[in-house]
Amino acid sequence: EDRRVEPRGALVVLEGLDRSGKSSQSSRLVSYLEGSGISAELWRFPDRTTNVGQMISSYLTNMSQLDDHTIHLLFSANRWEKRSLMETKLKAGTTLIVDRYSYSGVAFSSSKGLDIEWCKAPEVGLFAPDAVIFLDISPEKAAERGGYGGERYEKLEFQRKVAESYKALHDASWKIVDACQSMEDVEKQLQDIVLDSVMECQKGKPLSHLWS
Ligand code: NYM
Ligand code: MG
Repeated sequence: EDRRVEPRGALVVLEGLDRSGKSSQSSRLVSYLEGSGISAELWRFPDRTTNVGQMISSYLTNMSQLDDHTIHLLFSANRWEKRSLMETKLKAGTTLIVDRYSYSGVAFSSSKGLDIEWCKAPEVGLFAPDAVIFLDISPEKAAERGGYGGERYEKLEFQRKVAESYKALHDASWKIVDACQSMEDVEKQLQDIVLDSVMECQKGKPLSHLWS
């Protein structure tokens, strides 16, 4: 067995319902890490800048219709097309703060009635996050925050199903953070979680793969 210890960046994923504060908190985290002298980048899925990402964006904005299985596989393909760059960055020591990942893929698609195991299958072999942070908010509270952008899935009824799907999917390793606290309180908790993860990875914690 290879026991060499190579320092690397941490792969940290933020998950949660729409309007749970993932995007704001992700960018704050990256600023914080950079300010602490830790190399970090903000990533998000879907990554709408690629060709696959443009198909996803067109679907989400209701410019196109796709079969539920097809769009599921496109979301997964969008992660696969970024996998080798992800590996390069992590091994070069850059911590990646990722706004949504495979868990969104499974939670949203299974909320439409697709089989959960079928939904998980195309994610097998992607890198497993070192930390999954779930920004916990009730669907009702999230809806009150307003500014659902009018994209597909941004409806209270559907978000309720997504909340249930996340519950079915999460495990004891997830860090559940109450997203209804002040921005600053949420931010502090996230910083602690991420710093722990960064330290572990600097000490050479091996990269692992989904689903683990
Ligand atoms: N979404 C996101 C999925 O349905 N599957 C996925 O794999 C991912 C990554 O896309 N409502 C959904 C969740 C969101 C929507 O994401 C767009 P965002 O973070 O609002 O750009
Ligand atoms: Mg959204």
